[in-house]
Amino acid sequence: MQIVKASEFRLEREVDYGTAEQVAVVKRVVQDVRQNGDAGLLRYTEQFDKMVLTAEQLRVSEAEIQAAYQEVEPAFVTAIQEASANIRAFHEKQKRTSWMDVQSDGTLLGQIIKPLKRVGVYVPGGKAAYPSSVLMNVIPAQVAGVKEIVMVTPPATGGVAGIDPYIRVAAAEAGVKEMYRVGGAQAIAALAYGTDSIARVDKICGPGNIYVALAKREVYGTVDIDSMAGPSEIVVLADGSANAAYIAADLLSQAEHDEMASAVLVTSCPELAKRVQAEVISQLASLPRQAIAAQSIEQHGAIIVVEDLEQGVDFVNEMAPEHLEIMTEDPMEWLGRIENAGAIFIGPYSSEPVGDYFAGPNHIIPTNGTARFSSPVDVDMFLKKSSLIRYSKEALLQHGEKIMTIARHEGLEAHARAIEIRMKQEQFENKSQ
Ligand code: HSO
Ligand code: ZN
Repeated sequence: MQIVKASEFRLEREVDYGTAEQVAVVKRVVQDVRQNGDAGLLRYTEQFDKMVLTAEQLRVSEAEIQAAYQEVEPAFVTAIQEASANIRAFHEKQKRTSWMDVQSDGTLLGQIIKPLKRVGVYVPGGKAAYPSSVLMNVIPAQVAGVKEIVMVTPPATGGVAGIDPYIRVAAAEAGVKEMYRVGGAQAIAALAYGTDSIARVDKICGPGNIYVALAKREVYGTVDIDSMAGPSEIVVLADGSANAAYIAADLLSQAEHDEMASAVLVTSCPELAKRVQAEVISQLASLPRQAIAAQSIEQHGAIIVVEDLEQGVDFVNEMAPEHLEIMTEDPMEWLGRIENAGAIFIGPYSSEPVGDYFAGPNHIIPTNGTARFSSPVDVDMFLKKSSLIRYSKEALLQHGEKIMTIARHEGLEAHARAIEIRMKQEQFENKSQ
């Protein structure tokens, strides 16, 4: 892990938009499922997942979901239950209420807040299937009041349902009742357009491979989608008071996610820089995912020495990291100066995995510098709003001229007359009284 000056460091951020061939495959699969429904869905499940299923077998039964509890350790269930409660409590704070404002002239303005009716959560198969991510997608939707939350996940051979039991337990704990063993672009198409077996949804969220990401982009507009997540990033801002072993451990905790993940230390203390550099090497040696973490650290990691913490904060704001840990003598003092960071971990005991798994805030956080303009997954993402407008007769008579002025300026005479017809009628009635 190189020690460099801030001026010498450039973070390479690569976004995978897929090859032309992958895009073409996804377009074909999506169109096919849109036109042929279950038949297309089952054909691609056989072709890509090597599973021959009937339409009746797509749904994972309640019994199959519940059977997972026999397949996992009780300590896992307890931990997931407590994490779920924390995540639920945190997201409860984000709830919004509808409002109406009635003014003295009878004008009523307001906003009605409603949950989306039906949401689809994609859960990838294989190693990248995190039970914690099931909680982070499903619980905010549930807190928002979404009644129908549908989970889809690719089938695999083995296990009672062909679906990882830890994923089934997390889904059950989060309250998922409707689950289908179907994945890839075909699952996204089914969620977007509906088939005989799977009713269409209003929004699709959750991570997936490049085919899933491209399919989500393909159906966007027909349904809403969540943002496209890039590789995980962490920046640690530290002064000489920080513990080098803690910092190294936290950097590696992100680096092990994948080779593209980036872990960066920004410090005002050259000695700490050296200590963290040595710690990373020694801790890396015993990590099971050493190969992934080492590649991430080498290619996308850095230790950046800054003149002082002020310069460090400027650097952080420029990077707009997904995760920021502040490990300085007085972290609260620096908090107010942070402009861009998806999640901020304060002080030596708030290691990022605390937030990844347990504390309550969402771990689906903007990556790739998009924390400049976007936010972690929250309840709002599962709500929609309707505006309310009720003008009284008095209000229309008072403001009608101004509305007509703007309408006529825009050359929209029918707009102006829709107002005028009412004003004339009212003025006529007023005169004849
Ligand atoms: N750090 C990841 C979330 C995660 N970590 C899931 C463990 N499991 C992206 O924010
Ligand atoms: Zn993580």
